[in-house]
Amino acid sequence: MKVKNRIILAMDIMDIKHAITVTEEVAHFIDTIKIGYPLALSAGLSCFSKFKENFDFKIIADFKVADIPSTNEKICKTTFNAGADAVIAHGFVGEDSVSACLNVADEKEKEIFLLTEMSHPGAETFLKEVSLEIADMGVDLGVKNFVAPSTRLDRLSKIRNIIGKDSFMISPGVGVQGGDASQTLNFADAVIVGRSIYQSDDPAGAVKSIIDSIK
Ligand code: OMP
Repeated sequence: MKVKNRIILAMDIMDIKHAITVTEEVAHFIDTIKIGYPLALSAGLSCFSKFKENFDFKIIADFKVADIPSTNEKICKTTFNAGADAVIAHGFVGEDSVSACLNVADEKEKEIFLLTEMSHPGAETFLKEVSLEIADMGVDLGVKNFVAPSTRLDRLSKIRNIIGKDSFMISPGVGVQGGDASQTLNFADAVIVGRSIYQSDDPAGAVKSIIDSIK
């Protein structure tokens, strides 16, 4: 997956009209958007097709899929059928659950992103213990896309070493959570940014200043 300007917009505004209006303001700069539970649960899965009608964007569905294999299979099928190009899946649930997502993605010629370590402080309690092993498991399973935190650059670097330079890694936590775009992009292929853009009085200006900071 290639991402324009190395910025993915995390669109967590919960009102679909407002979400589309704000996205229009930055549409010139981006070609990939991440939509998760806040918008999908408020507006329904049809929000994917609404975005596809309005923008020539790739959509990553951030459903952090984390269930038993047969349920993961159903979640991924429904998500891809609704128009998502990729889905984010948790790795801590193990090989069989991740494989179920991968199999559906392969069948439908879509992609999965494997979430390794999360960006928030609470991830240190449990997930950090196993995140490098999760990355390792992803590599063994043939996963090509990974999610890892911009808030812990030492961990981002370790995860990059495990997944290798040919894997694609996207990184949330830039801006409000404290991560820096430029430093993050020393390891990740693209940053995921939400509130710093969509809560700004000038979303286009916010995107431009990130682009300037990473040149
Ligand atoms: P902001 O903090 O507003 O920039 O948004 C970050 C986005 O990335 C939100 O949609 C989060 O749900 C998501 N995210 C994280 O913040 N941390 C993670 O570890 C993983 C994700 C994610 O999977 O996208």
